[in-house]
Amino acid sequence: EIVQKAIADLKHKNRYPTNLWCTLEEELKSVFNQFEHKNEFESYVELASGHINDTYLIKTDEKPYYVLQRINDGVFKDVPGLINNKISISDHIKDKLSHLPKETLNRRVLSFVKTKTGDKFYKADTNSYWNMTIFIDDSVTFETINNEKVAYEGGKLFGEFLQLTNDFNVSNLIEVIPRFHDMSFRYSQFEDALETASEKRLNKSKPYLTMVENYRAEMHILQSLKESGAIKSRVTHNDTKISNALFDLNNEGLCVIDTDTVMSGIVHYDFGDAIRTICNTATEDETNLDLVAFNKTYYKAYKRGFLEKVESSLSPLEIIYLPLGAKTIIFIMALRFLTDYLNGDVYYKTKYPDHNFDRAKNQFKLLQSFSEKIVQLERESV
Ligand code: GN1
Ligand code: MG
Repeated sequence: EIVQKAIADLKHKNRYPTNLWCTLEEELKSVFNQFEHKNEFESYVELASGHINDTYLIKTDEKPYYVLQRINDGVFKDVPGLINNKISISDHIKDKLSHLPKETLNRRVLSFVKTKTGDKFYKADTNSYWNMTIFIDDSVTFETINNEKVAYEGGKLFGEFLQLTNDFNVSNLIEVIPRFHDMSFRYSQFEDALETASEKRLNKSKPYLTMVENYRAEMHILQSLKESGAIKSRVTHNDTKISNALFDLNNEGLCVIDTDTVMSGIVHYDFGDAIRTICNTATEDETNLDLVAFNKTYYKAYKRGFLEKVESSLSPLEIIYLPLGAKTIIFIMALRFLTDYLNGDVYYKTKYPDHNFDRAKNQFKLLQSFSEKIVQLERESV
């Protein structure tokens, strides 16, 4: 009973061992061997950049290597549905790119590995869900950008993802997290958190409450356009931070990864989340706010690449509102980090007590810098 309670607590906090009776390495090896492959497990490296799932690079005696991932079923309520989404999108992209030579194609889209029993995922008896993809060799990811080419290539990559999935019937995808980028929902979660927060966390958050309130109307514009049908919903990635793009060793875009949140949405948030991360001169975890600012050069380069690939399937209204997409996504991240801080860190993985608060401050600083620069920037580019 004590163990069950400890696991329940840890699970709630989003940090729980799945199997208490063996080492992580033993667990990974045994899960890896549930999947169809011809390789020997040699070692693993945690890929720790995500805030939700647990992701590991599995090194084997012979290439290819693999990426084994435990899906957080506290956050994702329908894991089989989520995995179906990811696989059908990969299959669709493979079809669209089938003119490419096989080796090139395999570097441009994720390949999922089935289990030995032919299933798309493995559910361990500890109730955790695992899925596996083939690791794309000779590739790099970026947490921050230090050259314009990566910004441009990132734009092309995320733009192309939208273009390639434009003809996919979006009603075939489940809504992985209902109301994921829905502003009213995020405001109401924030308001609930204010009610239950500890006095200490509430007091620390106070300086930001007026700002959150002042942004309310502007931050609902895109949602209204979506709800009225003026902006159409289509397949979107919904988590286009730049670390979810793979590049080759010459900084050319290869493949969009982390397709967990692929579902129906509007293009603005995909445009925006990449901007949020490409144009931040620091990472979202940076605590020295003097280092956090909005980089205009990368904005232009990213937008150019993005439009090059997807402009033909966008309406003039969609294009006009792209910059607001960036502003809205920076704001919604600030709000979500602040909400999780008020809730006592139950959603995102954190490394120290004020981690979520620091992330929120970082995003508010970026929002301020973005707001100062964007009007001039968009004028220059007309
Ligand atoms: C989470 O786990 P990760 O890092 O892929 C979050 C995104 C946030 C991101 C902030 C399902 O993504 O929405 O933008 O953290 N994913 C979910 O870095 O909430
Ligand atoms: Mg993600």
